[in-house]
Amino acid sequence: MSDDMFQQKPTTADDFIRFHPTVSEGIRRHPTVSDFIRRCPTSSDGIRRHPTSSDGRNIFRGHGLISTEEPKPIPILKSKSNSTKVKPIVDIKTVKVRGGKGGDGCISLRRLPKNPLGGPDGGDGGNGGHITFKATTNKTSLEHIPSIIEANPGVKGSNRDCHGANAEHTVIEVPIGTLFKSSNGKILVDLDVDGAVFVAARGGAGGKGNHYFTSDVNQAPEVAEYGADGEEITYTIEIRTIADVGLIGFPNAGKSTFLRAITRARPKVAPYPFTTLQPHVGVVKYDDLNKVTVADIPGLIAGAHRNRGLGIGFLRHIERCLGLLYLVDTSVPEPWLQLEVLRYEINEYNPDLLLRPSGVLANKMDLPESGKNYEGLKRYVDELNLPLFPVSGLNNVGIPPILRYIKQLYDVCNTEKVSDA
Ligand SMILES: Nc1nc2c(ncn2[C@@H]2O[C@H](COP(=O)(O)OP(=O)(O)OP(=O)(O)O)[C@@H](O)[C@H]2O)c(=O)[nH]1
Ligand SMILES: [Mg+2]
Repeated sequence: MSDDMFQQKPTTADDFIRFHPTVSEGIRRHPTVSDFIRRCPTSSDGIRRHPTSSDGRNIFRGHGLISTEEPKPIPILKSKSNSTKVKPIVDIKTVKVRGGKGGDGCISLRRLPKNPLGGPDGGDGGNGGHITFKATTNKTSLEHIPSIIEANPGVKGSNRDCHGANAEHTVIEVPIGTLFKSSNGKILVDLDVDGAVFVAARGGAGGKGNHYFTSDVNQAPEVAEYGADGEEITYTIEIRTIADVGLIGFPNAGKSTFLRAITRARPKVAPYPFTTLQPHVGVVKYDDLNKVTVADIPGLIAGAHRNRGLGIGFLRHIERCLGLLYLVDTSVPEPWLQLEVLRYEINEYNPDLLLRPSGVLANKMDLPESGKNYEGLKRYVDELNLPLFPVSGLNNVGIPPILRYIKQLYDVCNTEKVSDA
């Protein structure tokens, strides 16, 4: 069998017989093991092997093959993405949940050759599945949740007293900190602990088969129950970010830059307002193994409670924070007015938030204009009796005192929690 045989294309039937070693007398058939051995130089026994190099080493270094060479790093062929596209987070959603229908009971009367009046033998239907939501760290948004969720129905009963199987429950994972509200806005459940489960809609019970209805007066009942419908409820599901400390400030004040400076979180930073459209949470780790989470939320502006800018709806993300850090751009004239507006808008949303332990960060202190504005801001902040920290998030200046303050705040709040419990 020469190499030319495989290279030239057959034209006549005769050529084809010559070209294809497995064809004889013009009948095409699949190659046999002996054909394979003839064609594959490394196979002598019909077992296919990877080729080997001349010194006997396997020339493949892929998964599962033994190599005597040192492992080398796999070169990165795909360049890192430069995309700045931000996928909006789905943090509020309305869903209709429906429990599974129960299986119907069966009507059956046993009739066997030797037992023609065997009596009723219709089995019960299985129960419909529930719909449950489970808090988990694996999820960060509600994107994966469809707007209508239906659980599995129970299996119908059948003759010979066979009961239908109960349906499997449907478990949907949600982020920790998910709230379930009724259609009138009342908070029903708060899944704020990892692994917490909420049964949102119960499945219907399976119907009884006619066997169940046998009585002294009716030995052959021809009645059975239908399986019950599952519950059908509409909920508004909402995520409230769980962070220990919330950063609040005007757009462009430098909140995201500051979060990048103190944590490994990477929110987008840009010199225009409303760069941040969704909360970002970063973690500050301390050497006593405590981890404090800090949330950067979108910027607030005057009139936000009247839905100016992005409104104040996203303030729900700081409702669970132990403390707040007001971040002020000190380079703009009269920076204390920012603080006044921020506190006013928070008061409009929920006055209780103003009572949380708070500090003020005078940001952009590296700019020359900030020096003269700082004194006025200090006087205003002293009147409010709040701690003030001059910082530059961009240049990482003034960070350690704030990290110490965040830790103090965390410790104090946690101690209070423990003593309350
Ligand atoms: N000079 C100086 N510039 C800063 C500092 N912090 C932030 N900036 C700049 O201010 C601009 C806005 O910063 P961001 O961190 O995006 O501001 P933000 O508060 O997150 O803004 P929004 O997301 O729109 O609310 C960027 O151009 C930053 O480089 C700072 O300490 N000094
Ligand atoms: Mg931002």
